Amino acid sequence: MKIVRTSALAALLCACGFAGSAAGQDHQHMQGMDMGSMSMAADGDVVKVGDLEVSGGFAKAMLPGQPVGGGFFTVKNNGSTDDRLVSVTSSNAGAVQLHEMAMKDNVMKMRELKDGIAVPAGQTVELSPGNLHLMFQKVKTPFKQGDKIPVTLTFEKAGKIDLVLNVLSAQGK
Ligand SMILES: [Cu+2]
Repeated sequence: MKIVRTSALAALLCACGFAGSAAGQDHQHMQGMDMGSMSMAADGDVVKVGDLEVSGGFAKAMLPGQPVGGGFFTVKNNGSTDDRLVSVTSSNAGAVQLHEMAMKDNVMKMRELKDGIAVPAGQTVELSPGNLHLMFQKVKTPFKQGDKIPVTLTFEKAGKIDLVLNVLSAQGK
């Protein structure tokens, strides 16, 4: 999905609502996203593999019937080699996509990042509400506050990292 397809994306945004749970692939989590404030992630465990350090993992609670959920964490690359998050899996979801959200013409839009998320050498990349995020698809049991969601992150160079996301409220706090 290219970013130029603004009309289709805008329609998607308009169509999203917690009541419309029939469409399994709708991005209904968006209404739960608090775009205005950058909420702090809970203090999750810090997991290291190779030069990478992953911390602050959390997910948002989902309302009943909401088919997709959002997940967030911070990756720090302490090395001198660029790396890339290429895929994510979770036993709690049929699929996990990497998404990006950005404000375009005063409308928040999102798209899947099929090439993954770059984690350049010496830099820190934050997945946070309203920005980069994990999108859990085909979630069997909606995440509820206090749950722990295991995920496996696969990086191009560093390999796999197992992480646990603490489920916070639907507002991500
Ligand atoms: Cu998304």
